[in-house]
Amino acid sequence: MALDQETRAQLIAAIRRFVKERLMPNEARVAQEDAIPQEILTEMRELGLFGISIGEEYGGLGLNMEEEALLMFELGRAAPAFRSAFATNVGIGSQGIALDGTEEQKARYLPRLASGELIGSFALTEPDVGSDAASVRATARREGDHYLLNGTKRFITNAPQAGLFTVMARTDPQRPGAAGVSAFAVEAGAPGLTTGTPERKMGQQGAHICDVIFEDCRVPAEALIGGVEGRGFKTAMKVLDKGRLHIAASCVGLAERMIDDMLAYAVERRQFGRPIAEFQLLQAMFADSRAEALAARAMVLETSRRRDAGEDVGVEAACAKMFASEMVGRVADRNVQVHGGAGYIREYRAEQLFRDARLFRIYEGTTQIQQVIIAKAMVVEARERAGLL
Ligand code: COS
Repeated sequence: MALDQETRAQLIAAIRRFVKERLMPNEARVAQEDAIPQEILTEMRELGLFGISIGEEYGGLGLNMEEEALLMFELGRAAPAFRSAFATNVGIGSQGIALDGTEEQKARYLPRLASGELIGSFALTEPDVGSDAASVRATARREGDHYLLNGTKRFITNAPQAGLFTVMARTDPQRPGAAGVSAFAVEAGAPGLTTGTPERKMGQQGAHICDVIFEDCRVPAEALIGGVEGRGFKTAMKVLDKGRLHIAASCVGLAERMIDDMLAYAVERRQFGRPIAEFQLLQAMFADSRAEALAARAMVLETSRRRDAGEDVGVEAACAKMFASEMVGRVADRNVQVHGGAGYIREYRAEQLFRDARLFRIYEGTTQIQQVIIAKAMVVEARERAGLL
């Protein structure tokens, strides 16, 4: 259900203040310490950020996609590690259960995910399975009223902190592709589940990823999401369709912030006797960035509204994710360029945000995977129009 205009405006204003007063001043500290301070995590919980997308009946804010995008335009302005702290609970770590879980699974997990008491994590990627998500090798073998999970998941965001994993594993070894995959809600304490050492990453310090290892990990049969085998791949794809809009919105926020940063620097910095903002070669970078960020914002809002209206927007979400993540990469690069030598120096944020932004083109489906999704649908539509299907 959509919020009334006044509540929506108040919420956005509160988030804007939080980003400006609490998140942005702590960016350097978070990058340095590779951790988000506890007091900020507490404030995020109090603001309801962990439950943005979870229904009010489960204690969340129950925002629709358009509202979630509007919030992410604001939250995306801060260094992306902050987003990562709550975003798995908003997206990939909760939506498998929210979209396809049984009533019992929803009642058991969604309230604690919404409050941030429980951190949710999405375990699809494996050492040998990344873009080809239907080839999941991890297995889940039914034994009486339990499943035994075996396999390794890789680069799993928030796994070191997670209390709950949505795990994609193959329940039917006879079926090699998507149809043999099922999704499970696995609690962190399950016997046989361990997590690896957090990886050292290019950017986004403060957000953590590591392996999740299953060795004869015993989970009750009720952990099967939706209670039906063979639906895990589709669950994962639906989760990612929504996740890609969320990522695109975050890219818009970060791009808009970096545009502000580059202008703030350019109106102060003087060369050849005047502010560098007056030079047309730099102005071209400002204008291109502004137009591209606006285009991405419009794509996200249009697609979010259509999703809220019940349309299947898988292709449009892929378009938005592809365009917005590539766009934020270009803006991050221009931001460094406008800052000149200072753009390469850690003390200025341009360098950090450049590294942070690089991930957007990779996770929740690379740009190349978005291209595959978009073009595949276009060919099917063309065949239909030509009467070839
Ligand atoms: N929503 C619902 N169902 C979907 C779907 C979607 N978005 N996309 C595919 N499916 C269904 C298909 O309809 C098909 O169902 P049927 O067998 O009943 O017809 C089934 O899932 C298999 O689909 P498809 O044949 O298209 O699967 P592919 O193996 O060709 O894979 C891509 C498709 C490449 C799109 C998929 O593997 C993918 O998204 N990979 C990237 C994964 C990713 O983002 N990883 C990042 C790490 S997770 S943070």
